Amino acid sequence: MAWSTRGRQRPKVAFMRLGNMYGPDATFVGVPAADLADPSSYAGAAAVIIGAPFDGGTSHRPGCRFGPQAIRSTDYLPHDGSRPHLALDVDPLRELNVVDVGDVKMLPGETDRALERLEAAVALIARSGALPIILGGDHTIALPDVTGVAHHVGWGRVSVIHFDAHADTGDSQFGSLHGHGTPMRRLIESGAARGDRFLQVGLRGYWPEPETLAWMREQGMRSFEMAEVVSRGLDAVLEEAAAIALDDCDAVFLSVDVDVVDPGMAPGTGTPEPGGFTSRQLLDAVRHLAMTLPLAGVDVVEVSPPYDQAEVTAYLGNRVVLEALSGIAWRRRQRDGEPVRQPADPLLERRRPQP
Ligand SMILES: [Mn+2]
Repeated sequence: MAWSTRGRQRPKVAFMRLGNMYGPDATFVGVPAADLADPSSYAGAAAVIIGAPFDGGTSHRPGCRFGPQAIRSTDYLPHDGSRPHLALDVDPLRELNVVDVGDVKMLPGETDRALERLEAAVALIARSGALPIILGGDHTIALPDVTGVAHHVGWGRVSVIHFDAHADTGDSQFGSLHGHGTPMRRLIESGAARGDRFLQVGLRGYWPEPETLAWMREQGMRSFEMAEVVSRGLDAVLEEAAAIALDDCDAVFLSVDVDVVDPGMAPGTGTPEPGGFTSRQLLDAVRHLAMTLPLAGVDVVEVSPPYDQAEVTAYLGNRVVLEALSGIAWRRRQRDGEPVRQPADPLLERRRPQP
């Protein structure tokens, strides 16, 4: 994996705006389109949406190459690039000048090149000062996503908070280093992210096997299995995760696998594991972390439309993005000394005056 090791020259930025590889050229709920090859097109953006239509790393049911376009376009509201958040009284898409650069070219059968291109794209966005929001795609993409951000923030200076039913720390997958079961191990091996600043929430089921759990423990990972989440409560778990994430790190990458949510509320995914979060819990958690932590990047992965029912999972992915962006916009307002609402405030009180 020479491409992800420190010190090697970064891959050339060999991509262009392709639109959406697997669907119409729509942007995330109608935000302006931008072009990665033209920095002026995203110069004023605090967050940039990028599609990663890759499912070549899926171990079971494929289809999440169609995830980016489903997350972008699944909504019953006008696709007008505006989403005023009821609880936080922010309009994140407008306040953060969010733009969408379309999909990275990630051709089936070209895994290494696909991941190189994505890493280069994410690094470019991070260096511009904007926060990359990556729409997956299967979880293989967390490797280039976090690596790309680490090129900018600093090697080993980005902690990772990872919502998932699965640890994704396998040593290999079907003999390959790359796949959606291995990215977290590759990240820790390369040093892009520290094992002892790697927080996993929502794990459950029957994988990984004892050898992999032993490796995770050696790295100092902190993984919260669902039984611990249920017994201690999600708030307590998030508080502990946040404290570790902020200890001697400069920023946090938030990686959200929709299969952390129970398949009853997120059926459209490739490796469903019963017994997960409610969608309400995931949205609250993402919003809370975005409000309270210095995020440097977010990915939302494993939305697989062919297995979805009534777009339930696509809606969830869309809302995860909006909750993250809303929390980020709220945090910036607070940082700038502006009055902010708390989520528990009565809806019609303390709202900002209309211009
Ligand atoms: Mn995963």
